[in-house]
Amino acid sequence: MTKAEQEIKKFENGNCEENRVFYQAMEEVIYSIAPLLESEEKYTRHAILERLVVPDRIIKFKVAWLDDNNNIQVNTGYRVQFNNALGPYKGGLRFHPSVNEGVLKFLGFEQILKNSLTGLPIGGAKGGSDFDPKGKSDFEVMKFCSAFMAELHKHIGARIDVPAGDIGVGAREIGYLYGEYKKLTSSYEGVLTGKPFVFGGSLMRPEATGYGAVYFTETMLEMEGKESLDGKICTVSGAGNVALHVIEKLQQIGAVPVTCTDSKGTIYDSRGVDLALLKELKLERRASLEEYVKVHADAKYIPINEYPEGGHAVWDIPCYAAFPCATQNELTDIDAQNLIVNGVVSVTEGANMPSTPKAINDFLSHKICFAPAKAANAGGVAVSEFEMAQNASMSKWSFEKVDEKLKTTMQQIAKRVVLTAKDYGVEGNYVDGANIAGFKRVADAMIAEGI
Ligand code: NDP
Ligand code: 2IT
Repeated sequence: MTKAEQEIKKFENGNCEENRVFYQAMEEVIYSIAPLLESEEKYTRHAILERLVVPDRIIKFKVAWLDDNNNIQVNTGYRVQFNNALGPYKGGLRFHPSVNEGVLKFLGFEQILKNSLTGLPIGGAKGGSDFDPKGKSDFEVMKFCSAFMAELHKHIGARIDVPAGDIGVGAREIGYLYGEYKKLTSSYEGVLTGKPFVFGGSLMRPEATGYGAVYFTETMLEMEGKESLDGKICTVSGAGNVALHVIEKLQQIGAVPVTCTDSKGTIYDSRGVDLALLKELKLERRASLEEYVKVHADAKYIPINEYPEGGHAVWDIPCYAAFPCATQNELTDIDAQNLIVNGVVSVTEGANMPSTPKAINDFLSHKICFAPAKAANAGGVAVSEFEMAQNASMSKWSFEKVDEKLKTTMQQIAKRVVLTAKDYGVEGNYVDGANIAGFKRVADAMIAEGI
């Protein structure tokens, strides 16, 4: 049995369906860091892995709220405070019907290593609820957010735990959550990031994850000696915060993003997607992508159920660079094969763990430049930390300053990942490089801080 298999065996008792994605994330990390555990005995002696894969605490609570028809609705809220060896717990909140403890454990675990990779003083956490903001009025969202914060405020604070957005949680939700926190605590502090600019948000936080993913890709392509993105066809999935800003930055640098997706289907617009229309549809009207073809009749809309099971239409479109930016496991081995056959050069994960393990293996074995989520999408949380710094010093940074710092952070992460992979004999493998580099920093802090 290899070292990695021995380690994985220790945790197999808890591998139930709800924990499936958490185990997927954990197994990948264990396989990556096995050589490190072999070469540096201190990590085993200090039981770092055993301690790292168990959250410090999971807070689970009832969220009862009144809908617009005066009916009482009940949802479940969570905050998984995973690890604060490097700084206050930090990570987003997800509001989506698929949310459960296992999903949030996977996201919280990934967040520890991602936040570690940024080099910034932030620990790892995640939270959210099975509440679905879709189809709810603004008042209903506000009432839900108030009820959610009525419990959450007891567990967070600017130096304790600082939540932000994720799927289903954008500026509107963060605004309502912040308003309630302020009311309950009489404290005007940087307890949430991703706030609207007028009351403490950082410039560029909305753009940060998407722009950062493109900066990471540019650096990766340059380091790998590949052609830049200028003039290249790119495919993007998702149509939310991350996807829209990947598309925006790609257009700014002269690339041609031709797709986007939502939970119902895919848009393929071969001349390049109309970003202004997308923003109107998704940010203002919260409408389905189907509406896109009402304006652009020559674009194609492919409903999700019209593509053969196991694959996704968006990854069957030839491209130079692919950017999965919707959700976990949205890019399967069938999709990976389609991308490879069509000549893809790079794949950058804007979403958290969008590629299945088999898809990742296919990319790596075909020498595709593959940028894993915890490195490539770290720009969002990095700018969240910049927001915390601005709030703590009661100052405001310019767009240019934040953009420059974001770019530098993404370049530093890319370099750290590449050098680490080289040091551990897996040159060009950004997955192992990111896992080892992220693990080492947090593990060394845990050892220094004692049990
Ligand atoms: P948004 O809620 O803004 O957008 C999510 C998008 O993905 C929507 O287009 C949504 O479709 C689609 N989507 C969500 N769930 C599913 C699903 N189960 N199947 C198919 N499509 C789905 O979220 P974000 O853009 O913020 O987040 C996207 C990804 O990026 C997530 O993995 C998130 O964890 C990750 N991420 C986000 C960061 C951030 O700063 N926001 C930072 C780092 C990572 P529809 O419109 O139909 O709901
Ligand atoms: O997955 C992520 O990194 C986020 N959703 C952003 C977290 C944050 O605290 O900004």
